[in-house]
Amino acid sequence: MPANLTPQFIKARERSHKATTPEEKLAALEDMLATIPKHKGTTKMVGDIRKQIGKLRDVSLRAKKGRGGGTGYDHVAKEGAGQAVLVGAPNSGKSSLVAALTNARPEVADYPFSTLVPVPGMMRFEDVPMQLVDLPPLSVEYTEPWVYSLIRAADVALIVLGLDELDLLEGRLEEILLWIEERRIELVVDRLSSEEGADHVIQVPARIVLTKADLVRDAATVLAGLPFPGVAVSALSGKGLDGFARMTFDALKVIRIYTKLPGKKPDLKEPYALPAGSTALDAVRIVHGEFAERLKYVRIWGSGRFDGQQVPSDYRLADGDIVEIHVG
Ligand SMILES: Nc1nc2c(ncn2[C@@H]2O[C@H](COP(=O)(O)OP(=O)(O)O)[C@@H](O)[C@H]2O)c(=O)[nH]1
Ligand SMILES: [Mg+2]
Repeated sequence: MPANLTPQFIKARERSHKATTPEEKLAALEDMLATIPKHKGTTKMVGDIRKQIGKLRDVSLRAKKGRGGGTGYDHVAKEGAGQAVLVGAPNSGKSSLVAALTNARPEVADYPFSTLVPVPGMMRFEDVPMQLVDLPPLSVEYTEPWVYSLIRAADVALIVLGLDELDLLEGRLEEILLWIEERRIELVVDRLSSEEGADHVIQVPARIVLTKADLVRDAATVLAGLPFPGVAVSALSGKGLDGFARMTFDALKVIRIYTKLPGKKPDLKEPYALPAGSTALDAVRIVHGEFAERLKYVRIWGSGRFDGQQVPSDYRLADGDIVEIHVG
């Protein structure tokens, strides 16, 4: 081969691919850098190795700095209508999904532990932006504790399972559910409360995402046997990605509300995302705080009402309603 790689280098590269902790991976990468023949043909490889080493050093440095006060990764500021985190085994296709649906570019690789920090990106369902967060994998060998903090804080946990390993799928799911439960997270279809219970158990809505749907014929049958609602997707072919965005939006349990003042046109490009069950007064409070005290009634365009009908301020809004605000 033109790069003339040495056996020492090839061994180090194998170790880097099999590494089960960031420390092991860093050590292997450093050996790779030390043993790679340096000439024109390997310039790009050297650059890639240096980049990976830089990233890992940055991670361990931050982890040290944050000792006692968390690693610095145990919080991802929420943006948009809500936050969905991707939870799954190494190589299940989480990063590919984030890369396919958002502006973020997490590393996609065919070896485990390529994602070492949470990577948030924004995806859209129709006119609603939502946050999708790529997490490092859950695995027997090694999972950073802050990964579970991020699952606790999420609005939705998306459990990602690869259809390329069909025979391992149910076992993987069971394992993941068990580890999550051990961290006092109760995965539910619909949550009753977002507050932590007295026993420190917190409910997090969960959905299933079967990835690599381009590889199997009948993903629907697989889905039917699983304990949470889900979708099958392929980041490769694009199959199911619209359904994925819709499912995530539905699981967030938010409604889109547009507001307008009498005689003005509503802004139909940027809806407000409010918790399902919000009233007209809630919407006015959030959108035009100064009008809340003076609110008399609103007119509604949209759900199951005559367009422009007058309703009281405690009227429960539906997804897509346009609210015209009348103050006294
Ligand atoms: N056939 C197929 N392969 C995929 C798909 N999504 C990801 N992969 C492959 O699966 C491997 C792991 O993907 P990655 O997104 O890095 O998984 P992660 O470790 O869960 O983040 C890579 O080799 C990807 O190319 C897909 O939709 N179809
Ligand atoms: Mg990844």
